[in-house]
Amino acid sequence: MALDKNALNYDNLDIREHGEGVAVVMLNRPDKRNALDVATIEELVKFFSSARQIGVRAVVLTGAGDHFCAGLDLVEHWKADRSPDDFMHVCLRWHEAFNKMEYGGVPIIAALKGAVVGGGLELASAAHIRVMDQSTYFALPEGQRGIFTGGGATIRVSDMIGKARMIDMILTGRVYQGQEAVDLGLAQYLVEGSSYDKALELAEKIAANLPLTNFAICSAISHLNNMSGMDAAYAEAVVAGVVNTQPAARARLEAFANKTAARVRPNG
Ligand code: 1HE
Repeated sequence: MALDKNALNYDNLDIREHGEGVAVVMLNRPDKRNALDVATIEELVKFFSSARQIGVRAVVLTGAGDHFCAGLDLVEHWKADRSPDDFMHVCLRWHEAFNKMEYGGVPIIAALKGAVVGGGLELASAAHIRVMDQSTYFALPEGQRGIFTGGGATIRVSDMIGKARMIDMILTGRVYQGQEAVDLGLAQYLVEGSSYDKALELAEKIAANLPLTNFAICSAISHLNNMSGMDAAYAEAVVAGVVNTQPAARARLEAFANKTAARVRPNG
């Protein structure tokens, strides 16, 4: 991975290389509970636009301090006293960043802790895997703040937990945490210890997959889900035609045929 000086030149993100192909991207405004201001969103656009090209094979996305992310920078928003036109364009940049994440083909594992609220939940929902710890809690406080979601919650959060639960969360400010959050689909892993350690373990494992396979998993599945069933089946066949015949897969298939590859076992 070529995380050169330019790649590291971020103010609100702390980006580090961890081992072979894993980048750790940390929201780095702990004093503001990692609230998402315009500058942070632009840095997310910048990093996730070039992650694949600079050789990143998996990302751990985390936040500095005790909270993953407190959502939209409400103070910046209040001070800017934005016009509808201005805020629409703010939201379009959020979508640019989060679509780059979800559709970019580089696996992103979010290591969650503390508040994952509002736009913080929208950010987390653009990752491919979410790991939470015992301190993590999810909420959509927009209803109480007199605003609405603008970073994709109506798409991704309702996709994860269903429209009715999302409406309840935003109407009432309901907070989910612990096993209930996993059962609902807000996260896939709940750990006793550090969500960061678990996310890193997953990222290292995932980075060992073939990049084209990971690209299909972390791009094609989202695109296919946006299509009609007939079109998705057709497009899935096309993607599989490319991915399942890639030369790099030959050695893995041969190892299975020769009985040297690991078998699929429970607890293995
Ligand atoms: C912030 C923000 C923020 C903290 N924007 N500055 N999001 C929310 O409604 C959540 C708002 N935040 C909170 O409820 C709490 O801050 C937390 C539960 C996350 C953390 O509490 P705590 O006691 O640790 O911190 P604090 O004392 O509330 O805040 C510490 C500092 O962070 C303080 O700044 P300071 O300069 O006075 O020290 C806070 O102002 C600052 N801070 N959260 C700006 N969100 C595209 S639309 C998306 C719509 C949404 O995301 S709505 C959800 C907004």
